Amino acid sequence: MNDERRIGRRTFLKSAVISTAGYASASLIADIRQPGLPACEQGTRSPFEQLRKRVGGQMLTYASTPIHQLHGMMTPSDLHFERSHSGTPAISPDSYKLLIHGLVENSLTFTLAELKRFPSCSRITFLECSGNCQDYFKKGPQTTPQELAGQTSQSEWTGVALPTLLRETGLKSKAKWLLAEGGDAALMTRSIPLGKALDDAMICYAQNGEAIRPEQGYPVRLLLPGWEGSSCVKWLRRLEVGDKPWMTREETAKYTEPLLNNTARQFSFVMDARSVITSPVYPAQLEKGWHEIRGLAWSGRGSIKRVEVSVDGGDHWQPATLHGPVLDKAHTRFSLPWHWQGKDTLLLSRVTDSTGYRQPWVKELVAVRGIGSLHYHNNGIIGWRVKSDGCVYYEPVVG
Ligand SMILES: Nc1nc2c(c(=O)[nH]1)N[C@H]1C(S)=C(S)[C@@H](COP(=O)(O)O)O[C@H]1N2
Ligand SMILES: [Mo]
Repeated sequence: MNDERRIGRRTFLKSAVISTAGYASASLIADIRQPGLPACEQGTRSPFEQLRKRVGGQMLTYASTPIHQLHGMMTPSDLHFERSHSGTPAISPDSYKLLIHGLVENSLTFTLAELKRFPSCSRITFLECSGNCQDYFKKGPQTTPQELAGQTSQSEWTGVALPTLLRETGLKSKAKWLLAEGGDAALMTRSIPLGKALDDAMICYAQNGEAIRPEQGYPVRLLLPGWEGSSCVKWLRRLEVGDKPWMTREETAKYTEPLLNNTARQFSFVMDARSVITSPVYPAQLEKGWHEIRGLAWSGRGSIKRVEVSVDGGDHWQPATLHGPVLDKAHTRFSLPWHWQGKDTLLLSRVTDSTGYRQPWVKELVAVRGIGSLHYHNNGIIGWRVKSDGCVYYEPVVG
């Protein structure tokens, strides 16, 4: 950074502080004394903050998090994205039961009250649909991050560690896989390798401090940190232990990506590292001067080591600041101050996770995994075009 820029940035930060302080003492106090201000309903978001998770044209069984309208790393529960194959069932907590059977020593059922008596654990982690960003080349310039990449959200999940329950049932020596079944009309099922179940799987009954929302699986869901959303079965009612995968409808018809050499990638559970700039993005219109580039980065394989931002279409990359806590398998906020001088340019971000893996260009991704990777598990670099009039648009970038 040259001297002129450094001074400019310091002045920018200083002037921001002074002007906010001035605002508080001069106008804010006067404002709250005004009679006739609209009253807010208790426990609701300010009526001035209109946030929606269902975006134009989305089917009833889809909703996306407005990631470009949020701050920090957590997702308010009512704005958690949603993907359900057949709607949201209303399951009474009193009649709820979880059955664990198959290659176990003792088949057991657990009521919700019984699950809550076990030692509890909590974890902040993201949950992302493997179809997030599947319309990478189909979306036009007037696309928000919510519409492109809003099938990811982050909550603090609370429940009981699955190994705790499996100690109660015991496992037969042939046990290798689990079948998780949901109690929705779709009876969605997924096969889960036992290794993951014994590693960090959770049976969750709470989200961000309260009972799980109906759309997220009330009263109980399976959570496999860092793995694709579809493996985190909601309204969980049955876990069957077996010795091989079940090859369910989800596993044969969906969640499988064709590769280049006439083979397919199946059981591609882990969500690879991705980052997305959430500001400035469409539909922002910028003025010349200082802006903070902000975004989210996450990896299903570990924590975020580095995020780099390019303000010139990839010719140069600068390290962004990571906002702590930087957690394992969790959305991590990043930011970088940027002085826009009024020229047409392309903003990009790329993340490197704690395994050393770097988010690829879409071109690199397709070269390794074929065009099927554009549909599921497309974690390619995402670009935002800033036009010289200050309007910002989504732009697919090949690399
Ligand atoms: N029972 C059941 N579980 C399910 C689904 C479903 O349709 N039924 N959808 C899956 C898919 S594809 C995803 S991406 C995640 C979405 O979780 P969310 O709706 O809580 O965001 O739930 C998964 N678990
Ligand atoms: Mo999904």
